[in-house]
Amino acid sequence: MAPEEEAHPASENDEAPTHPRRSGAPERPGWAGEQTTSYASFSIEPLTPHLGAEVGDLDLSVPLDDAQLADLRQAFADWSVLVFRDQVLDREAHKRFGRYFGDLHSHPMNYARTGDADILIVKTTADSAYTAGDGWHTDVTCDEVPPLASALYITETPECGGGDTLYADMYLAYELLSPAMQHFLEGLTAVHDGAKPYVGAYKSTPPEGGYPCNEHPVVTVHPETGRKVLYVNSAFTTRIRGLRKWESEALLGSLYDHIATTPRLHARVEWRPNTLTLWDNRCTQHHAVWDYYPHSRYGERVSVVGDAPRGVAG
Ligand SMILES: O=C(O)CCC(=O)C(=O)O
Repeated sequence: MAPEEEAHPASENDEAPTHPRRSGAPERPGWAGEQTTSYASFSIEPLTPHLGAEVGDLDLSVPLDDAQLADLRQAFADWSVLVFRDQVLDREAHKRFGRYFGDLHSHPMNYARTGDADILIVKTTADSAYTAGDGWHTDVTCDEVPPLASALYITETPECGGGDTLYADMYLAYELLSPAMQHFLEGLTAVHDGAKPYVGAYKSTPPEGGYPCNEHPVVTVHPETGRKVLYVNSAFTTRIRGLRKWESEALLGSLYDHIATTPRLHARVEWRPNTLTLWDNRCTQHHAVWDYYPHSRYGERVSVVGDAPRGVAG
């Protein structure tokens, strides 16, 4: 071994590998050789080699049969973000789609709104003070049992274009960390506070008793795939338990930078009217891009309740 290699062992100082395909090494994070693209019930067109896919030849306005559902659940586990184009859905069809994955979730900010508690309106106009989700986040991680999935149906896109949504692969975000950092994070728990986005950013009035605030492991294990996930997000996570305030801020800031500035984590969904996108909140984050002011965009979301996030120790 050359002296300079001894001084800088690969496990300590190396950058994460940036060309997993070129190396062809399956043990490398993000190796792109194993993703399934073959399902009997529909076609799949990947958005990136590891995250996100468009599903073709599936009409969600009618109930799916068992074989279609089994394929849908498998594709969801494989790709984490699924995009369905040219769907004509009323609210009942939208909710039926959500219920394929579990019970419907009621958003904490819906308490102050009239209308259907299962539907979250995602609407931005020239008069909007903010657009929902304009920053990297996972949905409602302030809940003790956050939604496992969300399905957003966009029917109006900005006439100037734009209004895309970015997604980040949080399996890969974890896998690209050094083994030492992975190990350190696996023992930690973080606070996720609904007041941070809903009061701090959106200036809403909290319900009596305040918005939910709960703790979750910093590294979780996806209940279906068994893969480890980096589970902190800049919208809700306020601090890591057991660390000094400055240590927590420095560590969370670095992790948020890693998520936002590592392009190979990301997939981009370009919406067209009547597109439904389903995402897995247990292993992805997303960021709605507000680049279309003063134009408008409209959609409706249903979310599905999951299990409480589980850490590496179980
Ligand atoms: O509007 C979007 O594309 C996503 C909005 C969002 O962040 C959310 O529904 O959680």
